[in-house]
Formats: sequence, structure tokens, C-alpha cells
Amino acid sequence: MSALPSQSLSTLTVAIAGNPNAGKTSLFNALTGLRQKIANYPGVTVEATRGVWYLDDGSPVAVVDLPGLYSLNATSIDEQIACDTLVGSGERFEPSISPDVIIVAIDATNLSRNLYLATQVIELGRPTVVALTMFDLALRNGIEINVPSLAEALGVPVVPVVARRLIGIDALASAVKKIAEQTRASVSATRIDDALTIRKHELLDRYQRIDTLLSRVLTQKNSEGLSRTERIDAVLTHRIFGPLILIAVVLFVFQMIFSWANLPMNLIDGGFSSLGRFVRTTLPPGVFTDLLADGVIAGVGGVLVFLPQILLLFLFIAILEESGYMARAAFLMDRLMRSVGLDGKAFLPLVMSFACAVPAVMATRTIQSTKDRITTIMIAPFMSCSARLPVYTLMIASCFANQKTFGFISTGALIILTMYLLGISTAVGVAWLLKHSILKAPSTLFVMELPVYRIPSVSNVFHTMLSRAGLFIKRASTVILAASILLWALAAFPRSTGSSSVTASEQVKNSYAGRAGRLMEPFIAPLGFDWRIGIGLISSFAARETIVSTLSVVYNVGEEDESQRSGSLVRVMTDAKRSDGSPMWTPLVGLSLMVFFVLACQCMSTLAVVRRETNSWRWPLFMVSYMLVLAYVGSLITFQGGRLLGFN
Ligand SMILES: Nc1nc2c(ncn2[C@@H]2O[C@H](COP(=O)(O)OP(=O)(O)OP(=O)(O)O)[C@@H](O)[C@H]2O)c(=O)[nH]1
Ligand SMILES: [Mg+2]
Repeated sequence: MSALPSQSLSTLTVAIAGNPNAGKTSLFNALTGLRQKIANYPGVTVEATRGVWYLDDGSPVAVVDLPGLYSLNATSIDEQIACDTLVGSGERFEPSISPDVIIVAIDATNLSRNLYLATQVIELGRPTVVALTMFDLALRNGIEINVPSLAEALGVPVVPVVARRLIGIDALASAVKKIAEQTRASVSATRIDDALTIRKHELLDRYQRIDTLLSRVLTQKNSEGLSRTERIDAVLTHRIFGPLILIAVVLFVFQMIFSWANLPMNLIDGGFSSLGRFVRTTLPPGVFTDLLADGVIAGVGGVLVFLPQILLLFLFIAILEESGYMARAAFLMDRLMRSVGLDGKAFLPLVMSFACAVPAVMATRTIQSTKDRITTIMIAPFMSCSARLPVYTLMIASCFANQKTFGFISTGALIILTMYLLGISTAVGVAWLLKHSILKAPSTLFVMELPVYRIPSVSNVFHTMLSRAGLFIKRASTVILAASILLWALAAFPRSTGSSSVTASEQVKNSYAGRAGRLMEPFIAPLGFDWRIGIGLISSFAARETIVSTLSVVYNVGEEDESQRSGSLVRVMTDAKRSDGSPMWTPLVGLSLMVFFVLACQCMSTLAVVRRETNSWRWPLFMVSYMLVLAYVGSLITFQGGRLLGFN
């Protein structure tokens, strides 16, 4: 994000306020050139975000994007952040911002509801400009708005904008500049006195006033766009078809992630293998070459192989979010989750958690009841996030290679769906337990707002996908790189003496890492895991996908056959044997490990954000411990149960 210029007399501060999902962040991105998250459901932005808007003459304006709110009677944390900025009261949550001009974003397709907040903000008497967002949609839906008379009635400038196509931005700039100059010239703003603004001593109901106003400025020719949404929803949120379609969509997404990612993944895998061999053949043999080939290239490469899958996952998530279907998915889950007594607003954060639990934990700021909010935070990590995908994929490739169910659906896609469902159902169970014990609270009634369906904007989808991929690569080149180097050192030292008689695998076994893994082995053997997996489990508590790089390093360093070193991880794992000679990576071991990864909270970033959002160490500690117990028990039941049923 670009840095704010230091606050001077000439630097204006503009805050963008408005109803949830009114298009504030889209406008903010259009003004500042930043890429903050946009999605088609309410409650996406939960903190004040700053950026710089350069006007035509080059002068900078500080812009603040605020969370959405329905009225100035704020109830949840995200609304309070927005409200505090508008009303100018204190700094309860963030450093206080005092805007010179407020831009109220009003969704042109939903004037009556949006005007409720807009009139309240205008009444505050601060310099205000109304941005009439989604003007393209209004035109397409036959909604005609008499903009000059709306401006006259409100007593403030009204500028139609289409943020996606940068339409109306110049007009908005001149309106903001003009009103800021006027305010500077005359200290007290009197411009709202003669307007149709609703004032406290008018005793008419606000809604009545808005209705009167609308009858003067609004003509609705047809409501085709809105009824289209209703027609689609009749199918997609149907009691029976809705859930079936949801499952089909999810299955389709996984199927695509697997089949489309296959080729590029093989290419990347092959690339890193060749690179490893190249390093081995060109550099003189020695510790440095080993570090580079077995540590850095094997470790980082082992994780980067999954980039195509991560890209596809985020592509699909972005399309589902932007079209409005994600809100329907949340609506369908709502029925299920309401039965455990959770707030209706808990579902969107949980859906977000399928991408990553960190923004999901922040998104719980939209939940009013503190107890419901904490319950939601406690169960958010059960939703299978993107970091689990490499782990699942590796297990499926090594333990269930190329199996098909019903001829066309890959067993892999079905198993992954099962893992997602396991996470969801565990979350439901835990939420019920928490809500009926330590976090008991009456459930609040909440009606979820379903946005209209939209054709996803290609550039939004693309940028969401790329920024996510950027984060993944950043993790691979920082956390994973550091972990790989550390792990390589722990696996390669201390050097076993008499090196000619000591095999490579014995070297790893007697290394620091090997000793730690073997120390763990008695505890994890009942889950089907050996000491190598033990090392992976320890490192995965930093970040889940670290287990992939760890296994890659451990197997590479321990590879007996020099010519096979730096080979593909899946191949080495498929060949790996237990000490009794039986195959290590059986389907049952794969399942057991996946179950462990569904249930355990192996993510430092999540724990850090939970600590920040709950303001205590109590909740993150509780979270990591109870999830670890569940993971252990879940894995134990999977492995021992499977063996009792005759699997191996
Ligand atoms: N057609 C059209 N769609 C838009 C326009 N502006 C925003 N959208 C879409 O409206 C949806 C909501 O946009 P956001 O910018 O995330 O809305 P927001 O007000 O920041 O929402 P919250 O942060 O949840 O309060 C997204 O799907 C956008 O792509 C526009 O001018 N035209
Ligand atoms: Mg927003």
C-alpha cells in the first residue's frame, strides 16, 4: 500500500461510507489504484483501510475505506469502526480518523434502503458528497433516477459512478474539491438548512420522508434484473435442490482443480527435479551442494509444485464470491448452523475460512454477540483452508494413485470432499457444545441479505487470484525456505561417523531431526505414523504446508541411491518402506494423516490473529489444545478402526 503523505493543510482526508455491499471498496480501489478485497456479499471490509487518491492536478487526497453499516446505531465492531469515524468519537478500535469530506456510497439499485444511512450521515452536518454506485446496473434494470432533484432534496452533490469502469470519477473529484473549498471559505455550513433533509425536530418518520423523496426522483420502468435474481434463487436456494447443487458445485470445483492442475504441476515438479540434478552434477560434492539440492530446492520446490492448484482454487473462490453464489452457499449452511444456535452472520466468515482462517477470524467482527463471535472464531480453522490442499493432494497422489470411482469422478476429488465435510461437521458439533456450555448465549434473530447475482468482473477475479498466488509464493520463499534450510541442517547433522559404512537413511535417523522424530514415534505410532512423519508434524505447527517441504527434505537426504536423489517426492513416498519392509504410505495412513490435518490447528498466523481479535492468550491456547486432542483422537479412530475393518 502506498504511504500516506504527511497531514498538511493542503491534504484532504476523505472517508467512504455506506451500506454493506454498496460498492465502497470498488470505488476506493478505483480512486487509489489499490486492490482491496471486493466480493458480492455484505461484510467484506471490516477495518478502515487507507490509500492515496491523486487528483488531476496531482494533489494527493487521503482516502479511507470504511466497513459497511446500515445506520448510525452501530451494534457490531465493524459498524462501530465506521460509525466512530463518521461521528468523530474517540479511537476505540483504530487510530481516529477525522475526514474533511465524507463520500456516501449509495447503491442506485437499492435507493430506499441506502438513503436511510445517507440521510443520517448528511444530518451530521459535515461536508458530504453522495456517490451513486452501480449506476450501470440501475440503467440496465430500467431504474431512472432524477439526479439533480435527488441532489436538491438531499442538499448535497450527487454523482453517479461506475467504479468498475472508472466512470464518474472526475465528476466525483471536482465535487469533493468544490465542497472542501466551500467549507474552508465559510466555517459554518448552512447548505443543509433549506434542504429536504430529515432533521431531529421534524417529527415525521424517516422512512416516510424517504418514500416521499423517492416518489419525486425515482421511476422504475421494469424490474427484470431483480426478478432474474429471484428466479435463479428459486432453484439455487430450493430446500432440496439447493444443497444438492451446492455439493455438485463443490465436487466440480475439486474435479477441475485436480484435472487442470495436473499438467502444470508435473512440469514444475520436473523442473525442480532437473534443477536439483543440475546442481548435483555441476557443483563439487559437499555440504553446500547438499544444502542447495536437498534443502532449498527439494523443500521450496516441493511446496511450489502446488501453485497451479492454489491458483485454480482461488480462481473458483473468486468467481463464486463475485457472482453472489457464495452468499447463497452461506444461506444454505445457515439452516444447518442455526440449529446449533449460532448467529446468522457467522456463516460468511466460515465460508471465507475455506480460503484462509486469518481474514475469516477478522470477518467475525460483523457478529454482534461476543460469545457468538468467539464460538465462530473457535470453529473457523476446521474449514479446510488452502494450506491443506497441498497436504491432501500429496496424500492422494502417494496413497491413492490414479483411482477412479464410478469411472469418471476421481477418488481424490471424493476423498477431498469428504475431508471438507468432516471439517464442517466437526465445526457444527463443537459449536453446539460451546454454545451449550462455556459460551452460552441466547441466539439472535438475523435475516441474511442476499445480494443480486452479478457477472464477475474479469479483472477483479484475476487480481484476487494473483494476489493470493503472490502470498503463497511469498510464504514459500520465506517461512518454507527458512524451515527447509533449518530442517536440512537438523537432518544432515550431526554427521554419523565412519561415513562409508553408514547409509544415508541411517544418517537421517541419527540426526537431530531423526532423534526428535523417534522420540515422538511411540505417541504417533498408534495413528499409523513413523518418525519421519513425526518430524513433519512438528514443523507443520508453524504452517501446515511445511510438512510437504519437510518430507521432501527428509526423504531426499535419506535417499540411498545417489542417482535417484532430487527426484519427485511422490515417487520417493510411493517406494518408501517401513522397517519391516511393508509399504509406508498405505491408503489408511494417508487418510489418518489427512484427518489429523483437518482437525489440528497448525497455523501460527491464525493463532496470532485470534490473540489480537480476542485480546488474550486464553482463546488461542484453548483453540490449539482442544483441536490437537480432536486431531489425535480422530486419527486414532481412523487408523485403528480401519485396521479392525481389515484395511491396512
Ligand atoms: N455492475 C457493477 N457492479 C459493481 C460496481 N461497484 C461494485 N460492484 C460490485 O458490487 C459488489 C460489492 O462491491 P464492494 O466494493 O465489495 O462493496 P463494499 O461496499 O465495499 O462492501 P462491504 O465491504 O461488504 O461493505 C461486488 O461484487 C462488486 O464487483 C459497479 O459500479 N457496477
Ligand atoms: Mg468493502
